[in-house]
Amino acid sequence: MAEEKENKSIDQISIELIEKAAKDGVNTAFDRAETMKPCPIGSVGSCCKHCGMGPCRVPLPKGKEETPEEKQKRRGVCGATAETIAARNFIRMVAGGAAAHSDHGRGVAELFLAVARGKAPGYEIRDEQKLMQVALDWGIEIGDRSNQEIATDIGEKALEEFGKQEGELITLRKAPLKRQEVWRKQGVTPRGIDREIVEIMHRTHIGVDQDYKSLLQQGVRASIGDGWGGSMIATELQDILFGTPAPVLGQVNLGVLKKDEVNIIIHGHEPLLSEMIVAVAQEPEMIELAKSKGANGINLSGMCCTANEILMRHGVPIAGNFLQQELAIVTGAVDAMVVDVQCIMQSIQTVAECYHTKIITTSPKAKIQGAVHIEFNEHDALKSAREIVKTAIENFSNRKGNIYIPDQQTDQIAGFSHETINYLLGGLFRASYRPLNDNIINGRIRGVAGVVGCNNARVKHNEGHVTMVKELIKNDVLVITTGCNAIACAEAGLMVPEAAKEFAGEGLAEVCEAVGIPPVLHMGSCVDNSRILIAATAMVKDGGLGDDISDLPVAGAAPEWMSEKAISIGQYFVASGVYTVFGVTWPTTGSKEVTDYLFKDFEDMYGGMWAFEPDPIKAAQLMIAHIDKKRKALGIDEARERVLYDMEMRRELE
Ligand code: BF8
Repeated sequence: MAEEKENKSIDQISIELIEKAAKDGVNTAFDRAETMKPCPIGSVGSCCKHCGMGPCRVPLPKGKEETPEEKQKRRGVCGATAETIAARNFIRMVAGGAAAHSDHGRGVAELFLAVARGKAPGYEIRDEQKLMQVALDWGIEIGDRSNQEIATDIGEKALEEFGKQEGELITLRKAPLKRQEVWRKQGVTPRGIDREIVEIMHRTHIGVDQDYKSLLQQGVRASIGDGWGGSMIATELQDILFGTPAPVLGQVNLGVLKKDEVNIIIHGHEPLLSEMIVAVAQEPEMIELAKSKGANGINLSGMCCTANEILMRHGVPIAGNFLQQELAIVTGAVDAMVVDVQCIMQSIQTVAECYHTKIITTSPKAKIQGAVHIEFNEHDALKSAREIVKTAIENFSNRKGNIYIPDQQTDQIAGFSHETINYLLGGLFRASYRPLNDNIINGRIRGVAGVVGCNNARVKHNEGHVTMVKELIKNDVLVITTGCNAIACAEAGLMVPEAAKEFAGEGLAEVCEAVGIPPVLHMGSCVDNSRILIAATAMVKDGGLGDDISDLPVAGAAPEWMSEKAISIGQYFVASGVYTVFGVTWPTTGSKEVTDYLFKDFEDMYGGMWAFEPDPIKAAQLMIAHIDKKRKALGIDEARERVLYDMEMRRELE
């Protein structure tokens, strides 16, 4: 029995709480993953349920070679082939993911405009420099106009991008010129963020697009609208409103909860609300109120991507990643879990009912039966935030006494925005990626890997993430990370500068030590994967590593992915020229043609392609092999020191 629990996570704290859940008779995702097995037909993309004649299932015949005639007959009632069905399912995943990220971006843009117009008290423009940068990028006049005027134009322009019908997204200009040309050549330049998502829903309706290649290209188009559009808008505007992240020390894991304080966990994705809760929880009246209820104060922590947002900007500790949300409640010490949108398990309410925790939903888009709903109103944000914090405080005295908080937390340094990396490497006056490029060219750093994405209850919690990242840094690959991978790495102690010495290869360790950075850099939440795109572009622009992202010795991965958002992210990494490996499961293996198109043909079309490898060590090796392939193509496969020639050496040369 004990062994069974050990198999569920590599994180000792999580194992202890899985055990407590069992003792308390609480059912969690770890249990449900045992009893609910994935459908073998749906999981490979061979089930179509897009109309009332189905669901139609077209699995590959088992154990025997199929004749062409048999394959001809293996179709849905409408005649859809296994290829069409797999491609439809795949791009509907892209649509779901792109919609989630982009709708988040829209929410930020709406708030941004309200702030610019003076209609959102409590918020302000915190990063003037970034405001100017975005204005320059988007061709918005600066002159002697006020911040408010400039911000109004930016907000309006941002909102237009969602509903635009023609032309190209303005944010695509951030990409290397060669990449923009690739997209134009392939006909996948997104016209408007929403339009490409809607078009996926249209094309995948019964009887519309029946060519898997054409379907997959539309998936590419919508995904670019996510990474280089909706997500990028979210990140840029959040930075202006809440500040561009800079290095900050924080703690991580369930040990950040405090027995004697009111524990509020903020879970979800949009920092609009969490920023206000962070502010309100520090108000003297609130702290007084908490004390009057017998608590020693208010302790905030984050869960999932909201955690990354408030850690990056305020150093608020992280309670855990996706698979730890129920476990947090199992401690018995969470007085309120405040949620907005995305990655929130419906079961948290059921788990909460076994303890005293109040689940507070705040978004009109995401309600849970049985939870308290306190709708967040951005026009009166402080009021909503105060009501939420008060509800948590009032609940402190309802604790049931069955409390267990593991006595352990880990330090981490976060806050590596593109701007910070630029500054750290080049200094304030010569901010640049030059030292990174130089160290890649001289071979101290072999390449860069973006490792991101979720937890998946089908595999051991955090194992894929941590094993892969350790293998990469051991081989001198600098890792940049976001989302639940970032939290997994932090929990494993990989995000402190000392980790370089312990886990990184000699070359990478040397660079980390010289610059004072960890070997794994936390770049934020999942919408902040747009920061990875910007970082890759900065590497291209700095020179010496080719003239497009597809030339760089880089790779991407999501070893424990599960969400549609992860598929959209992977697809825009690939469309940006990055070799991208996913673990756990692959949703198109029901069609060899579709899988080959994504895994092989895309390389010729985009310079980047998908791969699937569930073993994290093997996956890391694939990434390293790709990095080496790119190094060879650049002619930097043999480590070289940059030599400064003096006069005598020059004469000798002549
Ligand atoms: O948006 S990594 S489990 S929390 S989907 Fe969700 Fe996946 Fe975590 Fe962040 Ni991203």
